Amino acid sequence: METVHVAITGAAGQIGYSMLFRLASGEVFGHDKKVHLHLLELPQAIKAAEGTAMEIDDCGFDTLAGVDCYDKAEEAFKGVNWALLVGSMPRGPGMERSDLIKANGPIFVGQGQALNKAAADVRVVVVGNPCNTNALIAQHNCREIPATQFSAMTALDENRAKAQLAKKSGVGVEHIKNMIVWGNHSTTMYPDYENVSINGKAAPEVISDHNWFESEFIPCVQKRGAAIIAARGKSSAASAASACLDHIKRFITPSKPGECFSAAVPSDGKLYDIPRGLMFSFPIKSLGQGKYEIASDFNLSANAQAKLKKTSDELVSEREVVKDLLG
Ligand code: NAX
Repeated sequence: METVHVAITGAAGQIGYSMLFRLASGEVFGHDKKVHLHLLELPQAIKAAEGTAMEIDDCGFDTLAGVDCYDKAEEAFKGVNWALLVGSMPRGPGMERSDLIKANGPIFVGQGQALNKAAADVRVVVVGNPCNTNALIAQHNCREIPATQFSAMTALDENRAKAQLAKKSGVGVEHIKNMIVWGNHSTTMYPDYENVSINGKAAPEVISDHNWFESEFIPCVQKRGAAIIAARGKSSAASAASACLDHIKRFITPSKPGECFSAAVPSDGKLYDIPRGLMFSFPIKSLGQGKYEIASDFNLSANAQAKLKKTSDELVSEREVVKDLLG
């Protein structure tokens, strides 16, 4: 039976704990494959990762090939098929976004270099924030692996947006299609309500209160992470883990005709006026097995184009902050 090797960084953190058991269970890669988990943690958290590994063993999943813990990236990434880069430093009190970018950037330099040496054909998914720019750093430090094999996660933003639309229109989430969140995983992201469909109709045809999209829907999705922290006292964990698994499933399963999902991937500079090289969240059509195309046929109103420009400008300025780390 084929074995899929998956590395998870920050494995002892809250997202790691919510994700590992589901990865081991066969839910993501199927019951006809085994999963070997490579857990990477900082030396001070390795004991906690080992405890989690013991629990994974104790579940008796018949799809689990093994679980190993590492505190060195190059060892953890050896021969992996997927690398889920979750571990990074949380934003501390009084820290600006640019401080966080500078603090976390070096982690992704080291992990990019380690992937370059250790993994030949890997799909890299960055969850640790600021995820778009961290993915850019990792990709620039990993030149042996095609840039298109790097992505950053905006699936949680898409899922949050779908949940809001489903509630507002009184339909199940499965009837919401093409809910694209464009740009940066930050408060400048643009949840595109003009191209999303509800039960096969454009969302503004179904939800007559058009003011709601701008005044409630967009701010709710953009600030959902902060609202979770305010309510729970901790940042999103199970929903982020679930979204990361959705991200992988969406990339390994060919998209149905006419359907797209959101993920940040490198811009080729040709579509939607987004500067080349930025890790920008676009509408993605999966071709299966991690391969994809960016959908080129989305219509963007002047309002939408202005919103894309804002989030793209933010990513350009983040790239400027980390320019010394781009290899
Ligand atoms: P936790 O603080 O619970 O866990 C992070 C773990 O990473 C810790 O166990 C820490 O020891 C480990 N770590 C730190 N540096 C490391 C390194 N260099 N190598 C290996 N492990 C390292 O955070 P958690 O709640 O799990 O969140 C992880 C990251 O996800 C954060 O950056 C967070 O901001 C980000 N998020 C991203 C989301 C997205 O949609 N893209 C949403 C959820 C979440 O906010």
